[in-house]
Amino acid sequence: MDKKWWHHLTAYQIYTRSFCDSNGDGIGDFQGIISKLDYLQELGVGAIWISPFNDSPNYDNGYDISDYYAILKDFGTTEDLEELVKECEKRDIIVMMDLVLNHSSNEHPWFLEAAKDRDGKYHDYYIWEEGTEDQPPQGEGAFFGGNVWEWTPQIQEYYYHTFSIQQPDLNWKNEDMRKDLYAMIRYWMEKGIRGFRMDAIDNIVKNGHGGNDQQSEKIHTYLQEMNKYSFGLQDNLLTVGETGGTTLEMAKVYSDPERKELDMVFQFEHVENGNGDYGKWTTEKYDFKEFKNIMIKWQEELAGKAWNSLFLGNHDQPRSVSRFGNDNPAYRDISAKMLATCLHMMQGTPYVYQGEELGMTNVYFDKLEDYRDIESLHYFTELTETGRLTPEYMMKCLMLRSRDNARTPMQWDTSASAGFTTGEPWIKVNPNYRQINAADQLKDPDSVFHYYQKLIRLRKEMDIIVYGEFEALYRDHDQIFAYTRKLGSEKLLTVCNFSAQEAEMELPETFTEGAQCLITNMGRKVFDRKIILNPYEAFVLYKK
Ligand code: TEU
Ligand code: CA
Repeated sequence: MDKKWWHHLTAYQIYTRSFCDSNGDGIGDFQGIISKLDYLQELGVGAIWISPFNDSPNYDNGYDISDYYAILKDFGTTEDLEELVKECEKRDIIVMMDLVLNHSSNEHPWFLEAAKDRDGKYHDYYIWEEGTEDQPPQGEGAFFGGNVWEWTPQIQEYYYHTFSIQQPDLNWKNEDMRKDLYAMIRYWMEKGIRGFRMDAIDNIVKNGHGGNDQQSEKIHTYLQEMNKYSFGLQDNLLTVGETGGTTLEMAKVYSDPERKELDMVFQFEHVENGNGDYGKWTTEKYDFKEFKNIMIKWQEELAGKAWNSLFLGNHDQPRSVSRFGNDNPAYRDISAKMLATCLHMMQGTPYVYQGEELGMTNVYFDKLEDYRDIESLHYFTELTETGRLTPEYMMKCLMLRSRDNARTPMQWDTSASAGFTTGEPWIKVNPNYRQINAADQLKDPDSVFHYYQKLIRLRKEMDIIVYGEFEALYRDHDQIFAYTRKLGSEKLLTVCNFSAQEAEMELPETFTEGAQCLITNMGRKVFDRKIILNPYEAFVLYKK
Protein backbone atom coordinates (compact mmCIF):
# COMPACT_ATOMS: atom_id res chain seq x y z
CA MET A 1 0.00 0.00 0.00
CA ASP A 2 1.44 3.37 -0.99
CA LYS A 3 1.90 5.66 1.96
CA LYS A 4 -0.32 8.70 2.24
CA TRP A 5 0.09 11.83 4.33
CA TRP A 6 -3.14 11.09 6.18
CA HIS A 7 -2.46 7.47 7.10
CA HIS A 8 -1.32 8.21 10.66
CA LEU A 9 -4.08 10.62 11.59
CA THR A 10 -7.19 10.17 13.68
CA ALA A 11 -10.29 12.12 12.70
CA TYR A 12 -12.84 13.67 15.04
CA GLN A 13 -16.47 14.24 14.16
CA ILE A 14 -18.13 17.45 15.32
CA TYR A 15 -21.89 17.79 15.36
CA THR A 16 -21.70 21.57 15.50
CA ARG A 17 -25.21 22.15 16.80
CA SER A 18 -24.33 20.21 19.96
CA PHE A 19 -20.64 20.93 20.40
CA CYS A 20 -20.22 24.39 21.93
CA ASP A 21 -22.43 27.46 21.89
CA SER A 22 -20.55 30.77 21.96
CA ASN A 23 -23.45 33.24 22.11
CA GLY A 24 -26.07 31.75 24.39
CA ASP A 25 -28.73 30.99 21.78
CA GLY A 26 -28.64 27.32 22.74
CA ILE A 27 -27.13 26.18 19.42
CA GLY A 28 -23.49 25.24 18.94
CA ASP A 29 -21.55 27.32 16.41
CA PHE A 30 -18.19 27.97 14.71
CA GLN A 31 -16.92 30.33 17.41
CA GLY A 32 -17.77 27.60 19.87
CA ILE A 33 -15.65 25.13 17.92
CA ILE A 34 -12.80 27.66 17.72
CA SER A 35 -12.87 28.04 21.50
CA LYS A 36 -12.34 24.28 21.84
CA LEU A 37 -9.53 23.80 19.33
CA ASP A 38 -6.92 23.67 22.06
CA TYR A 39 -8.88 20.81 23.57
CA LEU A 40 -8.87 18.97 20.24
CA GLN A 41 -5.20 19.65 19.75
CA GLU A 42 -4.52 18.20 23.16
CA LEU A 43 -6.50 15.11 22.21
CA GLY A 44 -4.24 14.91 19.18
CA VAL A 45 -6.64 14.60 16.26
CA GLY A 46 -5.47 15.52 12.76
CA ALA A 47 -8.83 16.21 11.14
CA ILE A 48 -12.25 17.43 12.11
CA TRP A 49 -15.27 16.43 10.08
CA ILE A 50 -18.00 18.98 10.73
CA SER A 51 -21.65 18.17 10.12
CA PRO A 52 -23.29 20.16 7.29
CA PHE A 53 -22.92 23.91 7.79
CA ASN A 54 -24.69 25.29 4.75
CA ASP A 55 -27.91 27.23 4.91
CA SER A 56 -30.83 24.98 5.71
CA PRO A 57 -34.35 25.03 7.10
CA ASN A 58 -33.08 22.24 9.40
CA TYR A 59 -35.75 19.63 9.03
CA ASP A 60 -32.86 17.19 9.26
CA ASN A 61 -30.33 19.39 11.07
CA GLY A 62 -28.55 20.68 8.01
CA TYR A 63 -28.80 17.54 5.88
CA ASP A 64 -31.35 19.50 3.86
CA ILE A 65 -29.40 22.29 2.19
CA SER A 66 -31.13 25.35 0.76
CA ASP A 67 -27.95 27.18 -0.28
CA TYR A 68 -24.67 25.33 -0.85
CA TYR A 69 -22.67 28.58 -0.80
CA ALA A 70 -24.07 30.17 2.33
CA ILE A 71 -23.27 29.36 5.94
CA LEU A 72 -26.13 28.47 8.25
CA LYS A 73 -26.68 31.65 10.29
CA ASP A 74 -26.98 29.68 13.53
CA PHE A 75 -23.36 28.55 13.04
CA GLY A 76 -21.85 31.89 12.02
CA THR A 77 -20.51 33.57 8.91
CA THR A 78 -18.10 32.77 6.09
CA GLU A 79 -15.51 34.81 8.03
CA ASP A 80 -16.03 32.58 11.07
CA LEU A 81 -15.42 29.53 8.90
CA GLU A 82 -12.26 31.09 7.47
CA GLU A 83 -11.09 31.82 10.99
CA LEU A 84 -11.84 28.24 11.99
CA VAL A 85 -9.81 26.91 9.07
CA LYS A 86 -6.88 29.18 9.95
CA GLU A 87 -6.95 28.30 13.62
CA CYS A 88 -7.03 24.62 12.67
CA GLU A 89 -4.05 25.04 10.34
CA LYS A 90 -2.05 26.46 13.25
CA ARG A 91 -2.74 23.24 15.11
CA ASP A 92 -2.13 20.86 12.22
CA ILE A 93 -5.77 19.95 11.95
CA ILE A 94 -7.58 19.80 8.62
CA VAL A 95 -11.24 20.74 8.28
CA MET A 96 -13.45 18.23 6.49
CA MET A 97 -16.81 19.36 5.18
CA ASP A 98 -19.93 17.26 5.05
CA LEU A 99 -21.21 17.33 1.47
CA VAL A 100 -24.86 16.50 0.98
CA LEU A 101 -25.11 15.75 -2.72
CA ASN A 102 -27.82 13.12 -2.95
CA HIS A 103 -30.54 15.63 -2.23
CA SER A 104 -31.13 19.28 -1.45
CA SER A 105 -33.77 20.99 0.64
CA ASN A 106 -37.17 21.51 -0.92
CA GLU A 107 -36.48 25.18 -0.17
CA HIS A 108 -33.41 25.28 -2.43
CA PRO A 109 -34.02 27.77 -5.30
CA TRP A 110 -33.34 24.93 -7.79
CA PHE A 111 -36.21 22.98 -6.36
CA LEU A 112 -38.52 25.97 -6.05
CA GLU A 113 -37.98 26.59 -9.78
CA ALA A 114 -38.20 22.92 -10.65
CA ALA A 115 -41.52 22.54 -8.89
CA LYS A 116 -43.02 25.52 -10.69
CA ASP A 117 -42.28 24.84 -14.29
CA ARG A 118 -41.91 21.57 -16.18
CA ASP A 119 -40.04 23.32 -18.98
CA GLY A 120 -37.60 25.36 -16.90
CA LYS A 121 -33.86 24.64 -16.69
CA TYR A 122 -34.01 23.35 -13.13
CA HIS A 123 -36.87 20.92 -13.54
CA ASP A 124 -34.50 18.21 -14.64
CA TYR A 125 -32.23 18.82 -11.63
CA TYR A 126 -34.67 16.60 -9.72
CA ILE A 127 -36.44 13.31 -10.41
CA TRP A 128 -40.05 13.43 -11.58
CA GLU A 129 -42.75 10.99 -12.49
CA GLU A 130 -46.21 11.67 -13.88
CA GLY A 131 -49.24 10.45 -12.01
CA THR A 132 -52.50 11.49 -10.52
CA GLU A 133 -52.98 12.81 -7.04
CA ASP A 134 -54.37 9.56 -5.68
CA GLN A 135 -52.16 7.22 -7.72
CA PRO A 136 -48.47 7.61 -6.90
CA PRO A 137 -45.90 5.77 -9.02
CA GLN A 138 -44.46 2.49 -7.82
CA GLY A 139 -41.94 3.10 -5.06
CA GLU A 140 -40.41 2.11 -1.75
CA GLY A 141 -41.01 3.71 1.63
CA ALA A 142 -38.92 6.82 2.19
CA PHE A 143 -36.44 6.86 5.04
CA PHE A 144 -38.03 9.66 7.01
CA GLY A 145 -41.64 9.62 5.98
CA GLY A 146 -44.20 8.32 3.52
CA ASN A 147 -43.52 7.01 0.09
CA VAL A 148 -40.48 8.07 -1.95
CA TRP A 149 -42.85 9.92 -4.28
CA GLU A 150 -44.41 13.23 -3.25
CA TRP A 151 -47.13 15.00 -5.20
CA THR A 152 -46.63 18.53 -6.56
CA PRO A 153 -50.08 19.84 -7.47
CA GLN A 154 -48.79 22.88 -9.35
CA ILE A 155 -47.19 20.81 -12.11
CA GLN A 156 -49.16 17.60 -11.57
CA GLU A 157 -46.05 15.48 -11.05
CA TYR A 158 -44.41 13.46 -8.31
CA TYR A 159 -40.87 14.11 -7.13
CA TYR A 160 -38.58 11.49 -5.67
CA HIS A 161 -37.14 11.66 -2.13
CA THR A 162 -35.03 8.96 -0.47
CA PHE A 163 -35.24 10.67 2.91
CA SER A 164 -37.88 13.15 4.13
CA ILE A 165 -40.39 15.04 1.99
CA GLN A 166 -38.22 18.11 2.60
CA GLN A 167 -35.22 16.38 0.95
CA PRO A 168 -35.90 15.93 -2.79
CA ASP A 169 -33.23 13.82 -4.54
CA LEU A 170 -31.03 15.52 -7.12
CA ASN A 171 -30.97 14.06 -10.60
CA TRP A 172 -27.41 12.89 -11.19
CA LYS A 173 -28.19 12.12 -14.82
CA ASN A 174 -28.26 15.85 -15.43
CA GLU A 175 -24.79 17.04 -16.38
CA ASP A 176 -25.43 20.71 -15.60
CA MET A 177 -26.51 19.75 -12.11
CA ARG A 178 -23.35 17.70 -11.60
CA LYS A 179 -21.15 20.52 -12.88
CA ASP A 180 -22.85 22.99 -10.54
CA LEU A 181 -22.05 20.68 -7.63
CA TYR A 182 -18.40 20.30 -8.68
CA ALA A 183 -18.02 24.09 -8.94
CA MET A 184 -19.47 24.40 -5.46
CA ILE A 185 -16.94 21.88 -4.12
CA ARG A 186 -14.10 23.87 -5.71
CA TYR A 187 -15.44 27.00 -4.02
CA TRP A 188 -15.05 25.36 -0.60
CA MET A 189 -11.62 24.02 -1.50
CA GLU A 190 -10.59 27.63 -2.14
CA LYS A 191 -11.84 28.48 1.32
CA GLY A 192 -9.32 26.04 2.71
CA ILE A 193 -11.51 22.98 3.23
CA ARG A 194 -9.14 19.99 3.17
CA GLY A 195 -11.48 17.05 3.13
CA PHE A 196 -14.97 15.88 2.38
CA ARG A 197 -17.38 13.38 3.86
CA MET A 198 -19.94 12.52 1.20
CA ASP A 199 -23.35 12.07 2.69
CA ALA A 200 -25.42 9.06 1.57
CA ILE A 201 -23.36 9.00 -1.61
CA ASP A 202 -24.37 5.51 -2.72
CA ASN A 203 -27.95 6.64 -3.18
CA ILE A 204 -27.30 8.90 -6.16
CA VAL A 205 -28.27 6.29 -8.77
CA LYS A 206 -31.91 5.19 -8.90
CA ASN A 207 -33.10 1.78 -10.03
CA GLY A 208 -36.06 2.97 -12.08
CA HIS A 209 -38.56 1.13 -9.86
CA GLY A 210 -38.87 3.69 -7.10
CA GLY A 211 -35.71 2.70 -5.27
CA ASN A 212 -31.97 3.35 -5.23
CA ASP A 213 -29.39 1.13 -6.89
CA GLN A 214 -26.61 1.09 -4.31
CA GLN A 215 -24.62 -1.42 -6.33
CA SER A 216 -24.64 0.54 -9.57
CA GLU A 217 -21.46 0.87 -11.64
CA LYS A 218 -22.66 4.36 -12.45
CA ILE A 219 -21.91 5.57 -8.89
CA HIS A 220 -18.24 4.89 -9.58
CA THR A 221 -18.39 6.77 -12.87
CA TYR A 222 -19.84 9.82 -11.15
CA LEU A 223 -17.30 9.65 -8.33
CA GLN A 224 -14.44 9.50 -10.81
CA GLU A 225 -15.88 12.49 -12.58
CA MET A 226 -16.33 14.40 -9.33
CA ASN A 227 -12.78 13.51 -8.30
CA LYS A 228 -11.45 14.80 -11.61
CA TYR A 229 -13.28 18.12 -11.47
CA SER A 230 -13.05 18.84 -7.77
CA PHE A 231 -11.17 17.23 -4.88
CA GLY A 232 -8.80 15.31 -7.15
CA LEU A 233 -7.35 18.62 -8.33
CA GLN A 234 -5.35 18.83 -5.09
CA ASP A 235 -3.38 16.02 -3.53
CA ASN A 236 -3.67 17.26 0.03
CA LEU A 237 -7.33 16.40 0.54
CA LEU A 238 -8.96 13.54 2.39
CA THR A 239 -12.27 12.03 1.29
CA VAL A 240 -14.63 9.53 2.83
CA GLY A 241 -17.93 8.35 1.41
CA GLU A 242 -20.91 7.42 3.50
CA THR A 243 -22.05 4.26 1.77
CA GLY A 244 -24.80 2.66 3.81
CA GLY A 245 -25.35 -0.06 1.23
CA THR A 246 -21.79 -0.95 0.40
CA THR A 247 -20.56 -4.49 0.19
CA LEU A 248 -16.95 -5.50 0.62
CA GLU A 249 -16.56 -5.75 -3.13
CA MET A 250 -17.94 -2.27 -3.70
CA ALA A 251 -15.81 -0.80 -0.93
CA LYS A 252 -12.69 -2.15 -2.58
CA VAL A 253 -13.67 -0.36 -5.75
CA TYR A 254 -14.58 2.94 -4.07
CA SER A 255 -11.29 3.16 -2.24
CA ASP A 256 -8.89 1.50 -4.66
CA PRO A 257 -6.26 4.27 -4.95
CA GLU A 258 -5.71 3.41 -8.62
CA ARG A 259 -9.30 4.23 -9.52
CA LYS A 260 -9.29 7.78 -8.13
CA GLU A 261 -12.68 7.76 -6.47
CA LEU A 262 -12.52 8.17 -2.68
CA ASP A 263 -9.85 7.61 -0.04
CA MET A 264 -12.17 5.41 2.01
CA VAL A 265 -15.81 4.70 2.76
CA PHE A 266 -17.89 4.16 5.86
CA GLN A 267 -19.46 0.73 5.81
CA PHE A 268 -22.29 -0.05 8.25
CA GLU A 269 -22.39 -3.81 8.55
CA HIS A 270 -21.09 -3.80 12.12
CA VAL A 271 -23.61 -1.23 13.34
CA GLU A 272 -26.51 -2.87 11.56
CA ASN A 273 -25.91 -6.30 13.02
CA GLY A 274 -28.76 -7.15 15.34
CA ASN A 275 -31.34 -5.17 13.38
CA GLY A 276 -34.77 -6.81 13.21
CA ASP A 277 -37.98 -6.79 11.20
CA TYR A 278 -38.29 -3.04 11.63
CA GLY A 279 -34.66 -2.27 11.00
CA LYS A 280 -32.95 -0.67 13.96
CA TRP A 281 -36.20 -0.41 15.93
CA THR A 282 -35.65 -3.29 18.28
CA THR A 283 -34.54 -3.68 21.88
CA GLU A 284 -32.30 -6.64 21.01
CA LYS A 285 -28.65 -6.28 21.95
CA TYR A 286 -25.99 -6.67 19.31
CA ASP A 287 -24.48 -10.09 18.72
CA PHE A 288 -20.84 -9.99 19.82
CA LYS A 289 -19.62 -12.87 17.68
CA GLU A 290 -21.27 -11.51 14.58
CA PHE A 291 -19.87 -8.08 15.32
CA LYS A 292 -16.41 -9.55 15.72
CA ASN A 293 -16.66 -11.54 12.51
CA ILE A 294 -17.70 -8.46 10.58
CA MET A 295 -14.84 -6.38 11.94
CA ILE A 296 -12.35 -9.14 11.19
CA LYS A 297 -13.70 -9.65 7.69
CA TRP A 298 -13.24 -5.97 6.80
CA GLN A 299 -9.70 -5.97 8.16
CA GLU A 300 -8.75 -9.07 6.23
CA GLU A 301 -10.46 -8.28 2.98
CA LEU A 302 -9.38 -4.69 2.47
CA ALA A 303 -5.77 -5.34 3.48
CA GLY A 304 -3.40 -4.14 0.79
CA LYS A 305 -6.25 -3.25 -1.57
CA ALA A 306 -8.20 -0.43 -0.03
CA TRP A 307 -8.41 1.60 3.13
CA ASN A 308 -10.80 1.05 6.04
CA SER A 309 -12.56 3.70 8.07
CA LEU A 310 -12.99 2.74 11.72
CA PHE A 311 -15.90 3.91 13.83
CA LEU A 312 -18.29 2.72 16.50
CA GLY A 313 -20.48 5.79 16.66
CA ASN A 314 -21.55 8.91 14.82
CA HIS A 315 -24.46 11.36 14.84
CA ASP A 316 -26.82 8.68 13.49
CA GLN A 317 -25.91 5.97 15.98
CA PRO A 318 -26.47 5.48 19.69
CA ARG A 319 -23.50 6.11 21.98
CA SER A 320 -20.93 3.37 21.48
CA VAL A 321 -20.27 2.72 25.16
CA SER A 322 -23.99 2.21 25.79
CA ARG A 323 -24.31 -0.08 22.83
CA PHE A 324 -21.15 -2.18 22.60
CA GLY A 325 -19.76 -1.61 26.07
CA ASN A 326 -21.53 -1.16 29.37
CA ASP A 327 -22.67 2.26 30.60
CA ASN A 328 -23.34 1.13 34.14
CA PRO A 329 -21.10 3.45 36.20
CA ALA A 330 -19.18 0.43 37.47
CA TYR A 331 -18.01 -0.45 33.95
CA ARG A 332 -18.47 2.72 31.95
CA ASP A 333 -14.92 4.03 31.84
CA ILE A 334 -13.32 0.62 31.59
CA SER A 335 -15.54 -0.54 28.76
CA ALA A 336 -15.20 2.76 26.89
CA LYS A 337 -11.43 2.32 27.01
CA MET A 338 -11.73 -1.31 25.95
CA LEU A 339 -13.78 -0.40 22.89
CA ALA A 340 -11.32 2.32 21.97
CA THR A 341 -8.42 -0.12 22.27
CA CYS A 342 -10.11 -2.64 20.04
CA LEU A 343 -10.85 -0.10 17.32
CA HIS A 344 -7.74 2.05 17.44
CA MET A 345 -5.26 -0.78 17.07
CA MET A 346 -6.86 -1.88 13.78
CA GLN A 347 -5.86 -0.86 10.31
CA GLY A 348 -7.72 2.12 8.90
CA THR A 349 -8.59 5.64 9.91
CA PRO A 350 -10.35 5.98 13.26
CA TYR A 351 -13.18 8.49 13.60
CA VAL A 352 -13.90 9.64 17.14
CA TYR A 353 -17.41 11.00 17.56
CA GLN A 354 -17.63 14.01 19.88
CA GLY A 355 -17.97 12.97 23.51
CA GLU A 356 -16.89 9.41 22.80
CA GLU A 357 -13.47 10.41 24.13
CA LEU A 358 -15.18 11.11 27.47
CA GLY A 359 -17.25 7.95 27.48
CA MET A 360 -20.49 9.89 27.00
CA THR A 361 -23.55 7.64 27.18
CA ASN A 362 -27.04 7.40 25.73
CA VAL A 363 -29.43 9.94 27.22
CA TYR A 364 -32.40 7.52 27.39
CA PHE A 365 -35.13 10.18 27.01
CA ASP A 366 -38.35 8.57 28.23
CA LYS A 367 -40.71 11.27 26.94
CA LEU A 368 -41.45 11.66 23.27
CA GLU A 369 -41.46 15.45 23.67
CA ASP A 370 -37.73 15.39 24.49
CA TYR A 371 -36.85 13.93 21.08
CA ARG A 372 -35.91 16.27 18.25
CA ASP A 373 -34.79 13.93 15.48
CA ILE A 374 -36.98 13.69 12.37
CA GLU A 375 -36.19 9.99 12.02
CA SER A 376 -37.18 9.12 15.60
CA LEU A 377 -40.39 11.14 15.47
CA HIS A 378 -41.34 9.79 12.08
CA TYR A 379 -40.84 6.13 12.96
CA PHE A 380 -42.63 6.56 16.26
CA THR A 381 -45.72 7.72 14.40
CA GLU A 382 -45.44 5.28 11.53
CA LEU A 383 -44.77 2.13 13.54
CA THR A 384 -47.24 2.80 16.35
CA GLU A 385 -50.12 4.20 14.28
CA THR A 386 -50.07 1.20 11.97
CA GLY A 387 -50.13 -1.04 15.05
CA ARG A 388 -46.83 -2.73 14.21
CA LEU A 389 -45.25 -1.78 17.52
CA THR A 390 -46.87 -0.61 20.73
CA PRO A 391 -46.03 2.92 21.90
CA GLU A 392 -44.47 1.46 25.06
CA TYR A 393 -42.17 -0.82 23.06
CA MET A 394 -41.30 1.91 20.58
CA MET A 395 -40.30 4.23 23.43
CA LYS A 396 -37.87 1.54 24.59
CA CYS A 397 -36.47 1.31 21.06
CA LEU A 398 -36.01 5.07 20.89
CA MET A 399 -34.22 5.06 24.23
CA LEU A 400 -31.75 2.53 22.89
CA ARG A 401 -31.46 3.50 19.25
CA SER A 402 -32.56 7.07 18.61
CA ARG A 403 -30.05 9.30 16.87
CA ASP A 404 -30.74 11.90 19.57
CA ASN A 405 -28.68 9.78 21.97
CA ALA A 406 -25.62 11.02 20.10
CA ARG A 407 -26.91 14.55 19.72
CA THR A 408 -27.24 15.78 23.29
CA PRO A 409 -24.80 18.59 24.09
CA MET A 410 -21.13 17.93 24.59
CA GLN A 411 -20.37 17.72 28.32
CA TRP A 412 -17.67 20.27 29.03
CA ASP A 413 -17.91 20.84 32.77
CA THR A 414 -20.21 20.73 35.81
CA SER A 415 -21.74 24.19 35.31
CA ALA A 416 -25.35 24.58 34.15
CA SER A 417 -26.08 22.85 30.80
CA ALA A 418 -22.70 21.11 31.08
CA GLY A 419 -20.96 24.30 29.99
CA PHE A 420 -22.35 23.85 26.49
CA THR A 421 -24.42 27.03 26.55
CA THR A 422 -25.33 29.86 28.88
CA GLY A 423 -28.83 29.75 27.40
CA GLU A 424 -31.46 27.10 26.84
CA PRO A 425 -29.95 24.18 24.86
CA TRP A 426 -31.86 23.14 21.71
CA ILE A 427 -31.97 19.58 23.06
CA LYS A 428 -31.73 18.51 26.68
CA VAL A 429 -28.35 17.88 28.24
CA ASN A 430 -27.68 14.39 29.61
CA PRO A 431 -28.01 14.80 33.41
CA ASN A 432 -24.93 12.63 33.92
CA TYR A 433 -22.68 15.56 32.93
CA ARG A 434 -21.84 16.00 36.61
CA GLN A 435 -20.06 12.64 36.48
CA ILE A 436 -18.93 12.69 32.84
CA ASN A 437 -17.34 15.91 31.59
CA ALA A 438 -14.19 17.17 29.91
CA ALA A 439 -13.01 19.45 32.75
CA ASP A 440 -12.80 16.58 35.25
CA GLN A 441 -11.20 14.25 32.74
CA LEU A 442 -8.53 16.74 31.72
CA LYS A 443 -7.40 16.78 35.36
CA ASP A 444 -7.39 13.00 35.72
CA PRO A 445 -4.46 11.16 34.12
CA ASP A 446 -6.48 7.92 34.14
CA SER A 447 -9.50 9.36 32.36
CA VAL A 448 -11.07 8.07 29.17
CA PHE A 449 -9.87 11.31 27.54
CA HIS A 450 -6.23 10.62 28.35
CA TYR A 451 -6.62 7.03 27.20
CA TYR A 452 -7.84 8.23 23.79
CA GLN A 453 -5.05 10.77 23.72
CA LYS A 454 -2.55 7.96 24.16
CA LEU A 455 -4.11 5.75 21.49
CA ILE A 456 -4.08 8.63 19.02
CA ARG A 457 -0.44 9.37 19.81
CA LEU A 458 0.57 5.72 19.42
CA ARG A 459 -0.97 5.68 15.93
CA LYS A 460 0.98 8.81 15.05
CA GLU A 461 4.23 7.32 16.24
CA MET A 462 4.08 3.67 15.23
CA ASP A 463 4.06 2.36 11.69
CA ILE A 464 2.95 -1.06 12.86
CA ILE A 465 -0.43 0.34 13.94
CA VAL A 466 -0.88 1.92 10.54
CA TYR A 467 0.59 -0.72 8.24
CA GLY A 468 1.00 -3.95 10.22
CA GLU A 469 -0.57 -7.08 8.84
CA PHE A 470 -3.72 -8.07 10.75
CA GLU A 471 -4.39 -11.55 12.09
CA ALA A 472 -7.35 -12.52 14.27
CA LEU A 473 -6.98 -14.79 17.32
CA TYR A 474 -9.69 -16.48 19.35
CA ARG A 475 -12.14 -16.19 16.46
CA ASP A 476 -14.79 -18.35 18.09
CA HIS A 477 -14.46 -17.08 21.62
CA ASP A 478 -17.65 -15.48 22.85
CA GLN A 479 -16.03 -12.89 25.11
CA ILE A 480 -12.59 -12.15 23.73
CA PHE A 481 -11.68 -10.04 20.72
CA ALA A 482 -7.95 -10.42 20.09
CA TYR A 483 -5.66 -9.88 17.15
CA THR A 484 -2.05 -9.37 16.20
CA ARG A 485 -0.40 -6.98 13.80
CA LYS A 486 2.96 -7.68 12.16
CA LEU A 487 5.42 -5.41 10.42
CA GLY A 488 8.87 -6.75 9.58
CA SER A 489 10.19 -8.12 12.87
CA GLU A 490 7.76 -6.11 14.99
CA LYS A 491 4.65 -7.60 16.53
CA LEU A 492 1.64 -6.18 18.29
CA LEU A 493 -1.01 -8.02 20.28
CA THR A 494 -4.38 -6.49 21.18
CA VAL A 495 -6.62 -8.28 23.68
CA CYS A 496 -10.11 -7.15 24.68
CA ASN A 497 -12.72 -8.71 26.89
CA PHE A 498 -16.12 -7.58 25.65
CA SER A 499 -18.04 -9.10 28.54
CA ALA A 500 -18.87 -8.31 32.16
CA GLN A 501 -17.44 -11.71 33.17
CA GLU A 502 -13.86 -12.81 33.59
CA ALA A 503 -12.34 -14.56 30.59
CA GLU A 504 -9.49 -16.98 30.45
CA MET A 505 -6.85 -16.89 27.78
CA GLU A 506 -3.37 -18.01 26.89
CA LEU A 507 -0.87 -15.47 25.71
CA PRO A 508 0.70 -16.42 22.39
CA GLU A 509 4.26 -17.70 22.98
CA THR A 510 6.03 -14.73 21.35
CA PHE A 511 4.56 -12.29 23.83
CA THR A 512 5.34 -14.17 27.01
CA GLU A 513 8.85 -12.79 27.23
CA GLY A 514 10.34 -9.39 26.57
CA ALA A 515 7.12 -7.80 25.40
CA GLN A 516 6.29 -4.22 26.33
CA CYS A 517 2.81 -3.18 27.38
CA LEU A 518 1.81 -0.16 25.27
CA ILE A 519 -1.50 0.50 26.93
CA THR A 520 -3.81 -1.16 29.47
CA ASN A 521 -7.17 -0.07 30.84
CA MET A 522 -6.63 -1.79 34.20
CA GLY A 523 -3.00 -1.24 34.96
CA ARG A 524 -2.10 -4.89 34.49
CA LYS A 525 1.62 -5.40 35.09
CA VAL A 526 2.12 -9.13 34.85
CA PHE A 527 1.61 -10.95 31.58
CA ASP A 528 1.97 -14.65 32.30
CA ARG A 529 1.23 -17.37 29.82
CA LYS A 530 -2.17 -17.90 31.44
CA ILE A 531 -4.24 -14.79 31.95
CA ILE A 532 -7.62 -14.29 33.59
CA LEU A 533 -9.01 -11.15 32.02
CA ASN A 534 -11.14 -8.91 34.21
CA PRO A 535 -14.53 -7.78 32.90
CA TYR A 536 -13.94 -5.40 29.98
CA GLU A 537 -10.19 -5.57 30.36
CA ALA A 538 -8.01 -4.59 27.41
CA PHE A 539 -4.28 -4.35 26.78
CA VAL A 540 -1.80 -4.08 23.96
CA LEU A 541 1.61 -5.76 23.96
CA TYR A 542 4.47 -4.89 21.64
CA LYS A 543 7.48 -7.00 20.77
CA LYS A 544 10.44 -6.03 18.66
O1 TEU B 1 -27.38 9.22 6.61
C1 TEU B 1 -27.72 8.30 5.61
C2 TEU B 1 -28.40 7.12 6.13
O2 TEU B 1 -28.55 6.16 5.44
C3 TEU B 1 -28.96 7.26 7.48
O3 TEU B 1 -30.30 7.43 7.24
C4 TEU B 1 -28.76 6.11 8.40
O4 TEU B 1 -28.99 4.88 7.81
C5 TEU B 1 -29.72 6.28 9.54
O5 TEU B 1 -29.60 7.58 10.04
C6 TEU B 1 -29.45 5.31 10.64
O6 TEU B 1 -30.45 5.48 11.58
C7 TEU B 1 -27.00 10.49 6.20
C8 TEU B 1 -26.73 11.36 7.41
O7 TEU B 1 -25.67 10.83 8.14
C9 TEU B 1 -27.99 11.51 8.22
O8 TEU B 1 -27.78 12.25 9.39
C10 TEU B 1 -29.01 12.18 7.34
O9 TEU B 1 -30.23 12.24 8.01
C11 TEU B 1 -29.20 11.44 6.01
O10 TEU B 1 -27.97 11.10 5.39
C12 TEU B 1 -29.92 12.32 5.03
O11 TEU B 1 -29.08 13.34 4.60
CA1 CA C 1 -24.86 29.75 19.16
